[in-house]
Amino acid sequence: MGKLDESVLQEFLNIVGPNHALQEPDLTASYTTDWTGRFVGRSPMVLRPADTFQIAALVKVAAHAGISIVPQGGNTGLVGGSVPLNQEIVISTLRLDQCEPVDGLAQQVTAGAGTTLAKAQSHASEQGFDIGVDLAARGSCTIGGMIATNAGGINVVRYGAMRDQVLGLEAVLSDGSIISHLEGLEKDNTGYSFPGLLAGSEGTLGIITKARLRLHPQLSERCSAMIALNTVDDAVAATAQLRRTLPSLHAVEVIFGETMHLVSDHIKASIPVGPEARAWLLVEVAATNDPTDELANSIALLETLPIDVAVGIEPAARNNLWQYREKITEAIATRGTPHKLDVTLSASRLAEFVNGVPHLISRIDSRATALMFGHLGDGNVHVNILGEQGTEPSEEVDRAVLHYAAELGGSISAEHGIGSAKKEFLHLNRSESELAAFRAIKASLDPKGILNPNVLLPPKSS
Ligand code: FAD
Ligand code: 2HG
Ligand code: ZN
Repeated sequence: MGKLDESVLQEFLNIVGPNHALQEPDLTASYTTDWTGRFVGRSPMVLRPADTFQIAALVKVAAHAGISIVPQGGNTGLVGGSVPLNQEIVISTLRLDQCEPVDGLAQQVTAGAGTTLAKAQSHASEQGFDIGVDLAARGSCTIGGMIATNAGGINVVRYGAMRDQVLGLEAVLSDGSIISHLEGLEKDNTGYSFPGLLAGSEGTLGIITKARLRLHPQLSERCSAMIALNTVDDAVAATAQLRRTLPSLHAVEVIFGETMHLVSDHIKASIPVGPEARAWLLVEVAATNDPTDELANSIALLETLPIDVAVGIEPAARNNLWQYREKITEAIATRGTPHKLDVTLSASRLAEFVNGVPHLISRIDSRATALMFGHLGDGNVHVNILGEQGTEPSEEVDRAVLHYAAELGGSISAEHGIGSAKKEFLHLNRSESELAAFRAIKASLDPKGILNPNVLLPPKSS
């Protein structure tokens, strides 16, 4: 990293103004500690630019001085990629939070990168539209951060992940130049796709400043069901059948044994159905016409698979069921600092993985606990591991679980990204040739290596 002397800091401050160049530790703390509290860094300056031009100016100064940058949105990322672990400056996008009017003809909107998902949702809904990705951090996570991590969330079964929502981008590259392609043309084969490249790039290739997003007609008729099941195999089988028989399927989430008991304790509400079950599916259907009968018929086709089912039709009843899924991350945080693993398995290997993980972990650390849940419709299992009395478990446990997922043909990162936490495991899913191509892309777009240098790409030797 280059020399961060007073004159460079002054240049940064001159660009954003003194109120938006933070240096006091109590002002920078929320930008230097991640959501989980596991990753704590330090930064000589947190910068809060007002627009794309200020970001371009900041990046030019940083590039000239060789100063590393961590781009940051809502700081809800879970893999240690959004905080300055090596004294980088932080460029926060939170002030870039303006949305342009919804384009109803194209069914698209252009949003500033710092717009929270909740704000984008409410803006779209005023014109009868929805954003295709939804997740529990909606009040804080930003459109830019969601693109940079290719966020998944609860509606991937219906609309795909964040990459599938992005029709165009504006971004600042590592030399301070601005690329902008926001026309939102559905067909546009004019060379490389920046949305495709920047989605999932975790701040290593450019700072996203605006995005042109695909919108989906709002589906106001909804029904939710919680289905209690005896085994993980039954949960996988039921999910496959629901996906086959339910055209209005909007979400299929899963909560496994201990996690359900933890969240039920946390929200101080008893488990709605089958308290002795091993897995609970949370299913949502959404359509323009009432999809309740369609859901009821599909559940009937599951015959003897479910132990019991609870259905929620009115918003209050649906929210009551959803809180058991949405409050899990918060519930786990009250118990300590977990290691968060986030894997995808094929449907045929998922039960083997979920049943195998507790044994695998107890062989390494008999006092560690694995809490599992996730997006079963996508084969995505979240494994949160807590050490004894909420302490962090050993890195060995992470290693064993990620190796196990890869041995079963799965991915070591389904939706949260690689960040700094998983980069030593990237080789489990990516060949040497793929990593070499990644490095070549990084070197050509960021030759000085100033954009989030501590994430995603492992050092050459590992
Ligand atoms: P940040 O945390 O600020 O940053 C994340 C990464 O993106 C960092 O590498 C950062 O450098 C980079 N970045 C941020 N903004 C930009 C930008 N404008 N340009 C370039 N790079 C940028 N994730 C899911 O996928 N699915 C879920 O269901 C889900 N649920 C969650 C629930 C809770 C309660 C919490 C706390 C987190 C959850 N997450 C989930 C993780 C997190 O919300 C997502 O990864 C989200 O996309 C991060 O957005 P952010 O704005 O907070 O990004
Ligand atoms: C979710 O699906 C998020 O709730 C967070 O991706 C997962 O806390 C986690 O591990
Ligand atoms: Zn998730």
